[in-house]
Amino acid sequence: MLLVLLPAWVALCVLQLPLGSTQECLSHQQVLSTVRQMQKLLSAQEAAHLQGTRSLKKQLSALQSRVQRLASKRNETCPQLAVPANGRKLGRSTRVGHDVHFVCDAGFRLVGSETRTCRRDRTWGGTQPFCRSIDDCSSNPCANGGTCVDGNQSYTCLCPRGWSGTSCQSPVYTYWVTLSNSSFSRQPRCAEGRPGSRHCSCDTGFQMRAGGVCQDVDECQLFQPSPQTRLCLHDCLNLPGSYRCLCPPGYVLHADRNTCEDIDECTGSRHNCTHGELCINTFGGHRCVRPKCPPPRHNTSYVKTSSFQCERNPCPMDSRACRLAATSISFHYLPLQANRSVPRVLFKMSTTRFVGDSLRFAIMGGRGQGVFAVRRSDRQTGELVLTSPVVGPATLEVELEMSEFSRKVLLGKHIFKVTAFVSPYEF
Ligand SMILES: [Ca+2]
Ligand SMILES: [Ca+2]
Repeated sequence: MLLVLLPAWVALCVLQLPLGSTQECLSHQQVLSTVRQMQKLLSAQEAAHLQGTRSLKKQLSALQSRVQRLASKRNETCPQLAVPANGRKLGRSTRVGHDVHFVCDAGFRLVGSETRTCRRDRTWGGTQPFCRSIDDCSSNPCANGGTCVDGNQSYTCLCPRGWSGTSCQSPVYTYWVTLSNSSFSRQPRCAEGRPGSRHCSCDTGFQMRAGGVCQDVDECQLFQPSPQTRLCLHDCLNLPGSYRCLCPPGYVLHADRNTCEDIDECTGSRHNCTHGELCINTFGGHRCVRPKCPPPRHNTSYVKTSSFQCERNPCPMDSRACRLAATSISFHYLPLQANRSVPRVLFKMSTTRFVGDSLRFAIMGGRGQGVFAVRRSDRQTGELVLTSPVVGPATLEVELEMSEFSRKVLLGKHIFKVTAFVSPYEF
């Protein structure tokens, strides 16, 4: 630009010289000064121009870096989040700083974070939520003690006796209260679920009868009379919803709940025997006994050597009757159940001091000879056998004799006094 302007100005001066005076033309000094001023002006303009250019370049550079930063930001995203079952996810952006919201469908409630934010480290804040079915029983919808059963967006009330309806709100009026023995008839248990569906059932031991009443099953009447189906060994008591076996006095119900077990009154202090008496436990009771030796007779006397045994005192030298009398007497008490099957060995007799060559056994007397027999089981042993069933209650007495011989000469006799206490029952 300087080169263009300067020749024009110099030429103007040259053209003016031949037409006017030389004083009107600029001096050499003045031209130089003017040129210097022009140069300064141009330098200043050049500097301003350069500064503008530099500023423009700076702005362009800033713009470029900003555009680059924005472009890189687009890659800063968090991973996609799952949509919860029975719910929705609101907001699609997964970029850093953005939020995603969660809501659940009707009948469900959100468990976890309602809102999650994509953080600078490209992870989501909060926890992944899920939708849980709302407990339909949480509001305790069943009235009058009904039990609520939670369903899928519904509930069912199991109503107690006397109430019905979806919320057990309706009292049930039935005619069972008019029955004479109300304890043996009950109202059924009914569960009313969805409208129109009602299920009624009876408690155990009851059965549905006409009119929708639960009637007790009389197990005793049904099963007790027949020996094949008999429930109780002795007696049966019908109870509402069940039955119970009963035992006669002197027995307790066995752990199996249907047989009767004798009470042993003689162990412990459940007997009424006086001092000097012996307690004998029997089926269904007990007896108090006092074994007595026979009174002295014909020079023969006995002495008690134990609770159940008597021994003959030494005989006078000239007493044959004494020598023929039993040398010992023992007492035996046998508890017996009525109607026991026969033949049945009740008692065995033998001797520990056998010195002869043979033993004889015999029934000598007593009040039970018709049902007893004696037989030999081996050379030194005899048996008392029950030959007929005995109807109880009864007390049978039998006296057995065991004689020992040596070459047909009597060496000695032993008397067994046996008493059988027969119970009134077959147990
Ligand atoms: Ca019953
Ligand atoms: Ca007893």
